[in-house]
Amino acid sequence: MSAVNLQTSVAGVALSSYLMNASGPKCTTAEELNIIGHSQAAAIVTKSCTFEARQGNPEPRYRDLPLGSIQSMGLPNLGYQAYLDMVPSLKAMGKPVVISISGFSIAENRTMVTAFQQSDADLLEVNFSCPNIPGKPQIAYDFEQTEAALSQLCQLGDKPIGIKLAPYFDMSHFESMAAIIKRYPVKFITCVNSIGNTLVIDPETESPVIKPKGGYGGLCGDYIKPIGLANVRAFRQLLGDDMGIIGVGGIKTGSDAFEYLLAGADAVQIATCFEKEGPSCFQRIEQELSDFMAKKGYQQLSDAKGKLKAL
Ligand code: RRO
Repeated sequence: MSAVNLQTSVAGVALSSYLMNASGPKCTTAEELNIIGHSQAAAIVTKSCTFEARQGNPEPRYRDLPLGSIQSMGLPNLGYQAYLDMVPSLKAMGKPVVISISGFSIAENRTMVTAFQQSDADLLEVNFSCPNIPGKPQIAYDFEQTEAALSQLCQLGDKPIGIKLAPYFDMSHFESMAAIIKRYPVKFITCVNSIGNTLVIDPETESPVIKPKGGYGGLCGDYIKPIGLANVRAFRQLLGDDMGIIGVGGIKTGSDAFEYLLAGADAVQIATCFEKEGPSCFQRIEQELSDFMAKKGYQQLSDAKGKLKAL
């Protein structure tokens, strides 16, 4: 379909194109994952799983916004065993399977990572950055916790382990996190998660637009693209070419994806646009990226990857 070769890889796992879904919308049930499997997405990424199944936070917990969304889903998922049982049927759809793991303690993450290490899943993305669990700060903003977790989770098998990072906003935080990542065999990072604990107020009702945590929730979509781009760029510069980097945040067109390519992403994930548009977004954005690159005379992703020009 593509004039431009959009094949890529993350942590040694080959991907047929640059786009996959993000752990987040419409990837919780077997039916939803089946739809992703039959779409043009290059991989199937599961909703973050916990040790036990969860209903998630009280509703309303998601609101479309003009330029994205705010949500506080609260990790609704079927529990890790259900995803473990699903791995063979997901693999049977012929594309890599990325399992997102989000335990509430290092011990839970150890158990789940160990279990998926023994499965046929391709990549394990450990979520250090869920902003929406009352009383549970994001691990990714606690450098000691991050290091303690990595020291245990990277030694549980040969499958590539990656981490889903929170957005950072200060150069010193990029540097601190990169220094920790370099000390462990982390094979890829996914950046960024939603911007946590933002507040959208409806002046008519004089209330927040979502209920959990008094209205504080994760901001997604167009609003966060510059933040996602900055995080990908900073980590690419700090971690070098060998680190797998998956970009997320505000990708809804081929040119958005191309911007992440210039920043240095090996692949990108689509969350809000998939939520709003459904699975046809993968084929549309792939085609747009291909057309955009073809017009510029590029033939493959490596022609532009990380090649952001200085002014
Ligand atoms: O389920 C959620 O509320 C959620 C998760 Br696990 C996450 O990692 N990021 C997010 O914005 N929402």
